Amino acid sequence: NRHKSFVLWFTGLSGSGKSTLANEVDRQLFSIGVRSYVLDGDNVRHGLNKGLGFSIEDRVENIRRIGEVSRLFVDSGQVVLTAFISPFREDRDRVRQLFEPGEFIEVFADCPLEVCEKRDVKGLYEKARRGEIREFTGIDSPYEAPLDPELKIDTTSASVEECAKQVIRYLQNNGMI
Ligand code: GGZ
Repeated sequence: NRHKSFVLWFTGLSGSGKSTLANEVDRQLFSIGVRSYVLDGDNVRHGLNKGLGFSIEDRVENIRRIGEVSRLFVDSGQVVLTAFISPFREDRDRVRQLFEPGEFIEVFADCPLEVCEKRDVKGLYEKARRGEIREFTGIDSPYEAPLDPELKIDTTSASVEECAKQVIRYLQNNGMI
């Protein structure tokens, strides 16, 4: 099964479904014979980026390193999926510039703050509202939505399978897989 190497760069608020979506796309890719790898908070923030917090400077450095690692994956011929808030447009655009045209696919997990906050899967929004967590994205730290992402997926109501299918369809339509 021949395919291109590329990065699917998921961006969105905490609770927007980036990580769930990235993992479902990973699963669907596997089922059609495309091997891919998901980078997310679990395998990056606890390892390579241990020691980085959530100040603006630390987030910038977090995203810079993830961009460089993604570049290495793509250099080695792989498909990589990243699931980080990556709140700043400038940082995402800087990562984009590490890649050839077409290799960097920005996927906006579009979900209103109200919905993410209502879901509050980990109770972090409530803590942020109470002031127990500072600099929380969407509450007291900014999120800059992509202006022109390759893909904008409304994760508010569609099932994760359906959202993932939209991503797969994009990849097929663009000759990536
Ligand atoms: C945002 C935070 C914060 C603050 C801890 N702000 O829903 P989660 O828990 O699993 O995903 C969030 C994750 C965000 O890490 P990223 O590496 O994706 O962020 S960034 O791209 O901005 O560097 C959340 C948890 O970490 N978390 N504190 N203050 N999210």
